[in-house]
Amino acid sequence: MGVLNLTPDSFSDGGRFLDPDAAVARARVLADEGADLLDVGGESTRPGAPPVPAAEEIRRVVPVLERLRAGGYPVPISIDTSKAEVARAALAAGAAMVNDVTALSDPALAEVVAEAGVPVVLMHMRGTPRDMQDRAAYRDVVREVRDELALALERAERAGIARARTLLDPGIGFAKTATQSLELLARLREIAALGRPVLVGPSRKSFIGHVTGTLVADRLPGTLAAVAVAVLNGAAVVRVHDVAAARQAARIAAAVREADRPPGPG
Ligand code: HH2
Repeated sequence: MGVLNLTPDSFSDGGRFLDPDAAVARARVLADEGADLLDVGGESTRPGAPPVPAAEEIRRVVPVLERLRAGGYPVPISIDTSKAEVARAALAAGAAMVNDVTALSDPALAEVVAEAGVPVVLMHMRGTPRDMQDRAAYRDVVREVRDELALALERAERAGIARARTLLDPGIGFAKTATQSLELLARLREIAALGRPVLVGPSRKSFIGHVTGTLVADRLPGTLAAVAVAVLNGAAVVRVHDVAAARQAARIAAAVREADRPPGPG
C-alpha cells in the first residue's frame, strides 16, 4: 500500500503533494513502482496533530480522487480518514476502501462503510493523535492491542460490516512507545491469530529513529528492515512511502516465509 498524503503537515512528506498536479504525478509513480493499493489521506495523524475540519479534508482529497478516476488510475484507492462525511465523499469520487486509524469508533463512519460494502482497515489507537502518546500504558501491549482489535471486529460486525471485509492493524506508533512498537512487530503473529489479514505501517516512523538515531529523511533502510520483519511475522499488507524498495524487501521476506517448511518424514 503506497502512501499519498495531501496534507501540509504530515510528518515525513507534509506539503509535498498539496498541489493536485504533484499529487496525481506522485500517485502514478507509486503505481509504477508496483503498489497494489494507494492510501490517500487529507489529515495528518502524527503525534500532536490538530484535527482538520471535514470540509477541508474533502477539499484536499476529492479533486485528486476525481482526477485519478478520470485518468483510469490502475490501483484500488483507500481513503485514510476517520470522518463519515469524508469517507462518503471519497467513496463517491472513486475510493474503494476505508482506512480508519480509530477502528470505527464513530458509528456514523461504520454506517457509511456498511452501506458501501467496501473493505475497511481497523487500526488500533488509544485517544486521539493529540493525546495518544500519554496513553501508551499497557501491561502486555500485544495482548491488549489484540483484545481491543477483537472488540473493533465485533463493533464492525454489529454495524453490518462482514468480517471478510476487514483488515487489522496494530497501529505502529499510535499510543505506542518505540519499545511497544518493536514488541508488536516481534509478536505480530498473535494479532494475525484473530484470523483477518494484518496491515502494518512502519514507514519512516519514530521507533526507527529511536533505535538507529536517524532523522525521518534517513529512515528508508530501517523501514525496509521493519517491512521484512512484518511480512516474515505474518503481515499481509505493508503501508509505505517508498513502494519499489519496500516491495523488494517484502518479496524476500515472503519468499523466506514460504521456504520455512517443516522437513518431511525421513
Ligand atoms: N500510519 C499513519 C497514517 N495512517 N493507517 C494505518 N492503517 N496504519 C498506519 O500505521 C498509519 C495509517 C501515519 O503515517 P503518515 O501517513 O506518513 O503520516 P501523517 O499521519 O503525519 O500524515
